[in-house]
Amino acid sequence: MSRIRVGRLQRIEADAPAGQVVDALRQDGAVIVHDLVSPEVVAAINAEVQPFVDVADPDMRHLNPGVQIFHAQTRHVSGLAGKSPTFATEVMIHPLLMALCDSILGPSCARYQLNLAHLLERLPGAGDQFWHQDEIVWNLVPEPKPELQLASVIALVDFTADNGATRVFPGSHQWEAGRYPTGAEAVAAEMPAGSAIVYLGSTFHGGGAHSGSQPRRGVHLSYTLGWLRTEENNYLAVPPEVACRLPRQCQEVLGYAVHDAIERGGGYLGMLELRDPIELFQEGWPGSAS
Ligand SMILES: O=C(O)CCC(=O)C(=O)O
Ligand SMILES: [Fe+2]
Repeated sequence: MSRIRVGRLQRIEADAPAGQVVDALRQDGAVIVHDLVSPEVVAAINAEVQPFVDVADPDMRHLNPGVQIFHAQTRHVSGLAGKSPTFATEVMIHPLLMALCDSILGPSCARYQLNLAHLLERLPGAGDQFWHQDEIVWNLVPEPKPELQLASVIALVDFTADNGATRVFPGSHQWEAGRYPTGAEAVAAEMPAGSAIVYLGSTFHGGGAHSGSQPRRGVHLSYTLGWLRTEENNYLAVPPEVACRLPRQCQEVLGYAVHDAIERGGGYLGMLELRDPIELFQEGWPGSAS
């Protein structure tokens, strides 16, 4: 039996058919994917990110005071794909996540891309984040919006209600405009390390209050349409000198591949010297990296 309900959240094993996960996402707006990655992958990522976590300042100044409150008492490591090769190759292009992107984002783009990949180590004492929809960053896209985003938080330690497991509001992707969640409706995405809460950009959620004693480490990973401006500047976060060493699929997901919508009556986006940067990588660009 691969499907168990947690509160109102479905929990599906990562080796279940992707269609089951898509169905749950469409039903509830969020689903727990159990054992998305192995303990070995979790350990490797934790080791690779540790030097960056060690120097991350939980009081860092963010672009805007609103965001400051949002990420209080949190060690933040951004641009993870450029810092953890294991994250880039084992998580960012995980076949299940790619299959979900194909279903959710595929209909509205010629290719999807990484939106952001941040490690969020929420510290004991952190309060509830304000409940939000991740796709609010693209609020200027007129209604009715297509699906703009597939998002996830991947647990790098066990997530419990006490240590601030991500709270989600099942069904909120279908709420009428203007409805805002109350804390009583929240479901904690309790899950072991290596599992993920996957949700739509329109689903309300947020990091939960942390009343435990150990940092709660997770990765906020999301994807968006290949023609939409990404939250994180992934070309700077993972510059060509780093990206050229990654497998082609990583380069594509990082946004280096042209978005070729010619067959759908569109055009090319993301060219360099009228060429596809992926081809340039294959020809040894940028030369200084070899
Ligand atoms: O850390 C979490 O559990 C959620 C983080 C989140 O929702 C965000 O940063 O947008
Ligand atoms: Fe969020």
